[in-house]
Amino acid sequence: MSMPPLPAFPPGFLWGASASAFQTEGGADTDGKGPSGWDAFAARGRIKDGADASRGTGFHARYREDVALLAGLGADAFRFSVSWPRVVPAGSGRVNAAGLGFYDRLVDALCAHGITPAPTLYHWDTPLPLEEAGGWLNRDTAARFAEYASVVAERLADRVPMWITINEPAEVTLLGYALGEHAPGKQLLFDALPAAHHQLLAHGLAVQALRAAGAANIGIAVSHSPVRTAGTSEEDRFAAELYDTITNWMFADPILTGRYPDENFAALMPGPVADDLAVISAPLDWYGVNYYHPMLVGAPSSDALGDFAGVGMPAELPFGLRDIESEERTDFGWPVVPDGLRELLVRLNDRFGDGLPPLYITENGCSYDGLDDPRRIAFLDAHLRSLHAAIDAGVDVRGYFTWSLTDNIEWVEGASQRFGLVHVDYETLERTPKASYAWYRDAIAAQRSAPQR
Ligand code: IFM
Repeated sequence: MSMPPLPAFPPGFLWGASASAFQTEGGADTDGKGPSGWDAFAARGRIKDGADASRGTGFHARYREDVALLAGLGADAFRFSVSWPRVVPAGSGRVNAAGLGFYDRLVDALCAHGITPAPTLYHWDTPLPLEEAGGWLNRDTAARFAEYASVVAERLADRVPMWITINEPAEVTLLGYALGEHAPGKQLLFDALPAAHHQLLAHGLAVQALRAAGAANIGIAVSHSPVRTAGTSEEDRFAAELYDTITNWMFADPILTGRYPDENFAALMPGPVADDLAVISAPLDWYGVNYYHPMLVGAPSSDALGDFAGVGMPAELPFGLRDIESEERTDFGWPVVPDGLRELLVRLNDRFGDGLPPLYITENGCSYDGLDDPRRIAFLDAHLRSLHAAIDAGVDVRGYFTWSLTDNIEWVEGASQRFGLVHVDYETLERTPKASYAWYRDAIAAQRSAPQR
């Protein structure tokens, strides 16, 4: 598919791809990995078609193939996640040398190809014993996370120049603890808020632990969606603002300003909140944004979506999600709104001003079936143009990681949603680059030879 070349991005802009352990590794019992809350959730039949992630994409055995694919792409960086239960099987105590050794080899393989390893320490796979002890509802989990962060950094900080503490704490809180659609499957609605606070605390403690172990260049990957108001009533406005606060600012504000966006939220959080906020807001080297699409939100009403992308929306929520009008939708049914990325980045810049560290787009991508995937190419092209417009508007964005390098297990959707630049045959685990892989490779190469911005 031929498209006009992308405009030139700033010199040194980092081009990458992302993945996560649970979604790709498989190798469930190869090296002493412990079970995670997600393994237990899958065993309860909560993944589509009764699937599990015990094979994943076979990344644990085939990581060298994927590193070669990254090299072929010309990627500068690979964002993967370290599986906490592979490294510390019980979540605390004994460190699994074989598990840690896997990441050591992966990092070496990436470095050998000149690809920056960018590990995420937590991409949702809580060690099962910790999940059973309350998971993120339990303050102790934050302390255990910091210990695990030290273990990983002590081993890898000499070769890893970029670190991500936690991926999408909002999704873990909302989908896992409030709505019960993800592991651990709790339906606590607003009583899930401690899970948010404890992940934030875990992030802050991990930043301290990483730095103490010699790691530098630390960020976090937070999901953000511009929230649009459906309707014109006071109730609609209130509902949209509440949704915006919960999904966009309940995480970003504590991290970037040391305050919750609303005193009412702060009052609902457990523990010595003021002291915790001082830990949570330790200055970051950069801040990661995961963007997929905007949200349209109004007052709860009978025409609100009872279900959003497979996630059931209980009627007692104080807001209602509406369908965004969009000519194009991914196979997931998600609207395709590239300008939402520019809008969001400008909003972050306006809200936090000098308090906003440099940004990276830590995830952005789409699910489409097929090896010939012109709609993914159009998606990536349009989102990169939107990102470029944000940079032109003065937002300091230093890199872009597309989600994802290969197809992978899309949580409760199992193998049914394909986000990869590379197709995975789940029978044979054979990898086949899609048309979008060639497009992204050529786009990266063109940036390298483009006149400097
Ligand atoms: O696959 C997920 C990823 O694990 C977290 N961010 C959103 C992606 C697509 O749903």
